[in-house]
Amino acid sequence: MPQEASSHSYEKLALEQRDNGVCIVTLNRPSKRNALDAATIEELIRFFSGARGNGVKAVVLAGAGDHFCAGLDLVEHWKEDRSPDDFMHVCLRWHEAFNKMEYGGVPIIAALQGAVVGGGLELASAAHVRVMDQTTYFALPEGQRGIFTGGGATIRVSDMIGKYRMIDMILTGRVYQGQEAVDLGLAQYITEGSSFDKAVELADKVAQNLPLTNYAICSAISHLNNMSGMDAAYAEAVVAGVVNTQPAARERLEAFANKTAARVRPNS
Ligand code: 1HE
Repeated sequence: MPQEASSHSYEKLALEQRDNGVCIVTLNRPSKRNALDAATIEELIRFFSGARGNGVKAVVLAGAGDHFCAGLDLVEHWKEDRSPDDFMHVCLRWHEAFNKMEYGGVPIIAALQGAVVGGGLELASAAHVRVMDQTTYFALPEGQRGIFTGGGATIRVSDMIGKYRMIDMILTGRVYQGQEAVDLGLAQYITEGSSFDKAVELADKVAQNLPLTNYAICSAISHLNNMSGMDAAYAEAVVAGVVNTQPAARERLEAFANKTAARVRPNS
């Protein structure tokens, strides 16, 4: 593993770089339910800033212990008695981390268990694929805590489930779990067993795609969604021009033409 990605230089995250390019990134404060303190956010920024350059092909984002993430470190926030200016800058660092994730071009599969709440849901929503299990539950407790979201829930959670469902969650503290959460779009997969095992299976699969193709999927789609329809169509053509003519794709196209590539079949 290159120096920058070396797990020794991280205290809040545990990193495991696997031979196939998949990196397991684990929030590692289980005694605090992986609450996001400022130091954890800085480590997320550092890791995701360097991931592509360090050859990471896909990430499984997990939380140690029974809960994925309890959101903002409320105790740190309370102890520091932050000013509006301070907290605005805290939020800007969260956005830096989560934008690096969503727009960074490296596929991120979140393995969710237990609480995925407040900022924990904001973190999960910056991943590209979310896998939940039978213990996973989603909530935005900010309304009850006397605070507001600051890590992008108004954008990404609204995007996933619609503005009014997001408003209901934060206003009333409503909790979603089980198949209903998948049906609403909070996760794409629900497992009977471990969400982690399924997330690794998916990461192993997507790590076999060409990196430039994954870059387009995990960066361009989000950028294109921020544009007007006309501009998005133009930019999509430019991206496809680059990606669909990459030399590495020729081998795969040739295999299709020669009938040696797998065909797309319905699930059996
Ligand atoms: C924490 C945090 C935290 C736990 N900040 N320390 N998020 C919330 O409102 C969720 C707050 N947490 C909870 O509701 C519960 O802790 C859980 C449901 C996640 C887990 O319950 P449980 O019974 O397993 O654990 P616990 O006994 O509540 O907590 C264990 C320890 O973790 C305890 O510390 P200890 O030193 O007393 O052992 C807790 O204080 C600590 N802990 N959650 C700090 N969040 C950019 S704006 C984003 C806005 C938000 O994210 S608001 C949502 C905040």
